[in-house]
Amino acid sequence: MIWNEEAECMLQEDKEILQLLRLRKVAKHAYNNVPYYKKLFDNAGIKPEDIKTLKDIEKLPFTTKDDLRKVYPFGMFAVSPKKIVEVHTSSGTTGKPTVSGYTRKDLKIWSEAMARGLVMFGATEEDIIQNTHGYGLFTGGFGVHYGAQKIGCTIIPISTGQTKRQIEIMKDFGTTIMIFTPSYGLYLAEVAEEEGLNWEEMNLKSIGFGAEMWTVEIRREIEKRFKAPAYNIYGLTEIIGPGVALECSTQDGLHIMEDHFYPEIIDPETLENLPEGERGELVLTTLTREGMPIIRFRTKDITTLRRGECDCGRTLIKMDRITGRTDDMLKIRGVAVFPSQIEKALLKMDGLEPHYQIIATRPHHLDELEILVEASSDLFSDEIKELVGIKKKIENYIHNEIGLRVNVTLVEPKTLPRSEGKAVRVIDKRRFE
Ligand code: DLL
Repeated sequence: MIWNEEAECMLQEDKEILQLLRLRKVAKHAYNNVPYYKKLFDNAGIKPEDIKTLKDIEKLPFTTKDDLRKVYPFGMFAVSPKKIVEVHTSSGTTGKPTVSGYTRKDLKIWSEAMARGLVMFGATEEDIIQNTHGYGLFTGGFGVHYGAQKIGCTIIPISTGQTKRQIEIMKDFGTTIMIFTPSYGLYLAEVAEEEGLNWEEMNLKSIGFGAEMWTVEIRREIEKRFKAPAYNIYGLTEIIGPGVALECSTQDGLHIMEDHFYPEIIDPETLENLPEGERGELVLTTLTREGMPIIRFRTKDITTLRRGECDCGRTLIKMDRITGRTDDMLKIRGVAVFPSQIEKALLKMDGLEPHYQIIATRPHHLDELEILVEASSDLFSDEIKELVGIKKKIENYIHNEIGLRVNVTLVEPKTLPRSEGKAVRVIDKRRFE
């Protein structure tokens, strides 16, 4: 089934006409109502009226997370505050998160995008959806919720955690669709098996998973354990949340809701647009957002775009699974972490050398962060008891900074590898290629 055949199966020529109309409108809206955009456009020497073709989008300035932080919290809003009915923020827990504001119309678009996506992997009003994404500032919980309600599914807003309860509910309520992040899904499966859950008795028909990178092996493992096909959900707070792109029954790439979100691929070094099929950084423009229009947002996510009619009948352009990022952002248990945040926490402590390494691993399917830090020789000669105290103190500083518990190991001076070029601060052993 297709939720909105008119939009999802549109002829390419018609879609381009619609996209151009909407692009011109959104550029004008941003220019006239967001002083920050007016400045960006003026600096680039471009006016919204200069957009005559879709290709002219390349003349518009980019937007980055830093731009959004500069105008924190509401400086990107293009409507009066009374029209904003909901806000969410990016998953980083401290520092300046990026804020996303929605009008009633934006919430409708979000619900529509997510409804289309959930239908791609089989959701109907008969389904019972167990949504393990957090309900709160994170967009995962509410995004899935709105889409499922639009279809008329029964949604179980259980949110994250309470893993044993999740399993009980799955069984008792007869959940037919599970929504989780891949790492939480694997953890859930492990606990379910420990609890002796009999998968054959379960009603599960499909799984929607996303919000972090995964490998083909991870998908295979999830499908094997849950005995149901798993479909990719992609999105980001700045653009809307989940619902930017989702996978259909072919499991061959994600359809971007390109009547609402216009995609481009750029070379992250030269910032030039790349032809279709080439790997590069995904850039997204919101074509219909009212509360917070975003022009050419650099997602830092690496993928490729592919056009052509899909076996499912949709003509919406497809993007491949994300296999990397152009920056050093890590997603740990769903939370965005930048090495600079760890560094900031370390700098609060006396007696530490500015040499550290961040190691991400995934034992038992849950992300762990270990931080190796060089202690000064003075510190290192102290007693073990004191070193343990220092380790705990650093762990607390880091917890305050990123909102996650990490394991800190103090190492002797001059034992971490030195590099001549860019320091290799992060070792991600989870491997997503
Ligand atoms: O993670 C939105 C979301 C919620 C997507 C629930 C899917 C399901 P943020 O917290 O702002 O928003 O993080 C956005 O997460 O730029 C990617 O780097 C990464 N990401 C999101 N979905 C995927 C995915 C939500 N399917 C950032 N595969 C993005 C790989 C993903 N990475």
